[in-house]
Amino acid sequence: MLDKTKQDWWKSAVFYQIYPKSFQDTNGDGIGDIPGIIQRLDYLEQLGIDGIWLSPVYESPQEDNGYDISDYEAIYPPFGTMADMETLIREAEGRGISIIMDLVLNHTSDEHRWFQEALKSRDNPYHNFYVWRDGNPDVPPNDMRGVFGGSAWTYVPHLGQYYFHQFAVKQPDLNWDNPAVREALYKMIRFWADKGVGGFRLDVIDQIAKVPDEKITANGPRLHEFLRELSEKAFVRNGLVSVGEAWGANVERAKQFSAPDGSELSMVFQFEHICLDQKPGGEKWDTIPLRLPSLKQCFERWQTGLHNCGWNSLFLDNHDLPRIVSRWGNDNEYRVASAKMLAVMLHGMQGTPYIYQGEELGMTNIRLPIEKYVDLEIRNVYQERLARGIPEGEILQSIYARGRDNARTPMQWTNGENAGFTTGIPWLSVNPNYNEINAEEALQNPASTFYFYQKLIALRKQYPVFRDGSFNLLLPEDEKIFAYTRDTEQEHLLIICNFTAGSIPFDRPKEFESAELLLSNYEAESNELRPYEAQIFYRNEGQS
Ligand code: TEU
Ligand code: CA
Repeated sequence: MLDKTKQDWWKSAVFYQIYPKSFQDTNGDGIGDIPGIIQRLDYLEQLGIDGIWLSPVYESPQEDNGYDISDYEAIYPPFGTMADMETLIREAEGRGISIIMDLVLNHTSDEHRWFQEALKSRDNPYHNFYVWRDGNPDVPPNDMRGVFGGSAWTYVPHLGQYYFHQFAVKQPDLNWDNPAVREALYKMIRFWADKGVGGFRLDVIDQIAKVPDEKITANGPRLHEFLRELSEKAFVRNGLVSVGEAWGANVERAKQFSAPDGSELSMVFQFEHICLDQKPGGEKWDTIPLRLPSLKQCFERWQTGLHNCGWNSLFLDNHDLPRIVSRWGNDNEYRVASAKMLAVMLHGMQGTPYIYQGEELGMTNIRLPIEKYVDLEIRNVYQERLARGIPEGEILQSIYARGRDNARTPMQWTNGENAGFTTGIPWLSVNPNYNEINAEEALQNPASTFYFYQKLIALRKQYPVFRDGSFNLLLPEDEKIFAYTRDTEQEHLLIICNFTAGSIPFDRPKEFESAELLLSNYEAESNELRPYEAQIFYRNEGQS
């Protein structure tokens, strides 16, 4: 167990993301719930993780699966009660697992009491909690678009005003320029701190300081001022870890967000690597093949850029992204090998790794008929693209490749009915491959991806070089192999990953010729790299 009294314990930690709606249902309503998470804590303890990033469980109309909060201090009843939540925090704690709650501070649901008050009149005390502009029904303040499609402005006739929403119509943006908004949010954060949570993942935190009149969403002029205040008033004081989701972060900005003095956030989620297989300037649906050299150079820039002056999160999967084994691996013949290879590539680096539920089983993407998708983004994009004259087949292909429901299908626990997720009708289709891919099978198979992740997590705890070592990229232009070393004065790691389904000759650098093989996804050694082979070699200067 990690010593969590250490101020930066999270630098040695591995986190696991739970999307509660899809994790484990216990009462047959087809929706995962908090008692289901409690029931699976032993599984998570066995995996070896130190914390859970829990996607939103607050009261919500679920327009965007809880990223539209209508009461920050209540639990969405189908997920359970506040007492269940308290039990979860306590039970997790007893297993050395901290609960990191997902916090949406950029917007609320339109059903939140604050917005309901704001709607009443222009001089209601809550009106200024949101972002309003005068106007007439036909002319929105400008042509900004919401992330999920449509205008970013919605007109309220009885007020003669538009409100601003970067996301869905039902997700009005909070007005951070209003100090009363900020104080109300800090007060709410202290409510959760008092319940014993370990920290927060902050949804789209780089977008809170928006300036719609100048079409600024991310990185607004007051962003760092707001973050420093938030940190001081809510996080540092309560010893909480904070993880900021920041699509607009580059290395320079991330250094500031995650400065070691803790003045802003503990670490960032940044997405540069995740956008490399997207047409430059295009939308996420406009995909291009990933070029391995650009992936390597991107990671190199982040690894060297933040070394000793910031802290990154390491992730390939989350609830907004397609499954990585289907995306950059091979979800057929080499599913297991490539899932393990991608894990090695990521977990060998500096930062705090995040595993998204099911990633440890090598869960894959899904293809559904359009009417079976639930995600509002998929539904909107399908309609919008059809209207733009894009052929339906093409739209569906891009949804198969990038749709968020790929990651949201229920967790596959067993090969029984509905993968052991529910005894009822699951809210979103279960991936039909659960017969083959499920936790029960994985736990019985010593060669499973589950045990491979377990080993990776254990290695990070055993060898300080995983946390501290510098990063040195080898073969930057090679199109097939991703190899790098990690170095401290004492310890050295060599990470080698074959990104192809072919065999490739590879000679280890001289210094590693007699190094110890810590982990590999193949059994016997060979003098070439086999399909999706991955290896971690270790050498300690003090030993030889
Ligand atoms: O996502 C922020 C965001 O802008 C993207 O992840 C976006 O949802 C996706 O790229 C659309 O293509 C966060 C949450 O992770 C996401 O689930 C929420 O829907 C969103 O904020 C709004 O709260
Ligand atoms: Ca349930």
